[in-house]
Amino acid sequence: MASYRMKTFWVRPLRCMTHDGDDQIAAPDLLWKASAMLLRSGPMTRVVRIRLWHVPLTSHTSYRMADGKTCDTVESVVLALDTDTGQTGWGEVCPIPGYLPAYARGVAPAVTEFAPVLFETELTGPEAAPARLREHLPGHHYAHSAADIALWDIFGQFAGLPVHALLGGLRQREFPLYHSISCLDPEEMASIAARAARDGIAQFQVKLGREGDWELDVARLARVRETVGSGPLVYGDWNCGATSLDATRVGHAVAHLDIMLEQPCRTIAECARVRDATGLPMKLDEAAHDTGSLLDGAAMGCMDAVAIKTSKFGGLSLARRARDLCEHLGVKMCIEDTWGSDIAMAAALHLAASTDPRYVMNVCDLSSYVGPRIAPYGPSRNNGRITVPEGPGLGISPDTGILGTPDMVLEG
Ligand code: 0XW
Ligand code: MG
Repeated sequence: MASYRMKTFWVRPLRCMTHDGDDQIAAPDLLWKASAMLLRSGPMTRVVRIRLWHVPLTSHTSYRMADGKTCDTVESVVLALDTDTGQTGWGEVCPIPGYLPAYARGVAPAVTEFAPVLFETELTGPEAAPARLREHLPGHHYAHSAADIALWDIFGQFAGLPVHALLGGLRQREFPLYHSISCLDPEEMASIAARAARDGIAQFQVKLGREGDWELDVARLARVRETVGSGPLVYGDWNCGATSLDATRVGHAVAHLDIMLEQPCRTIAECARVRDATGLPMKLDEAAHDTGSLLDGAAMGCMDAVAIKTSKFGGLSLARRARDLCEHLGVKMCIEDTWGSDIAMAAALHLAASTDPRYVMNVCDLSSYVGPRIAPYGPSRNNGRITVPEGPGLGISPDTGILGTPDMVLEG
């Protein structure tokens, strides 16, 4: 069989100037051209090697949530997919223990299970290979997420385009960040909020419910609101840890303070009960994880905002569909991942960059909460905002010195 080098078909992104002098990539035409060339060209490239690392990420300050959930040191799983044409695609998933049906040590077995299918799959486009893997191993969204992100990275490199160009095209480069405040005493939380506000942050997620004391949660919200003043977005996140009764009492007590509530209870129906009773806007997170749950949240009228966490959906391929649905439903999105470092964060930033700016509520600079950084020169917080990386694929360079020797290597 004739040997085929994908490199022959690399295309350079065209750049054009907009009226304000900002250069933008003319994406769609080139993407179609790149795809057409790939499809016409006979034998395709394949993944020939999978490398996987378990990387402990330690929070700079204690991070506490309801029901005893913490993120002091959490293991992130980094995946590198090497192709027979010399590309390396990077993926990452970092499940928080007890947070979602996902755990770090579940990734390697799931990857081992779908690896033979990945090795035999011709890479014909960014969504086809992940779809094959999902058919072979249904569910296990978090494990698929890491591989899916790495495949998008590979395709960006093939096309010579940033991943945001493949996800629909650049809509904005820079986004507002929120700052997530650990569930501590109200005074400590207020001083964390004050520090973040001095760094330019204007959106504050206040963790609630650690002790199941609803009056303490009222004090947390009131002190943070008082500290940041009127204007900034302040929302209280129970991470499913409240009853609808307690969340409703809190909601009534802070109703005069311009507060949004986030995922007070486990189910969408309970969250809807709280929204109906309090009239306060509601963000869904844990309970909104696929098309059906997004439609339920919208139908029950309790999804003013939603967290589009890449790994809840199974990676960029399905998070992109969720994003499209939320644009259609008119729902504001927090585009991020559960936890992690630079790779997970870069993937989410590319999705945010290609989303209608009206519906991007905020993004999260995951790698600022933990150390070490996996790509130390990746994007960082700057005056409460962050910018999507440029360059082909995810546009970041993970530091293999920090990663060390892989914990698992599979060869096709
Ligand atoms: C997943 N978290 C605990 C970490 C992110 O920063 C946000 C937060 C959440 O539950 O929304
Ligand atoms: Mg949340």
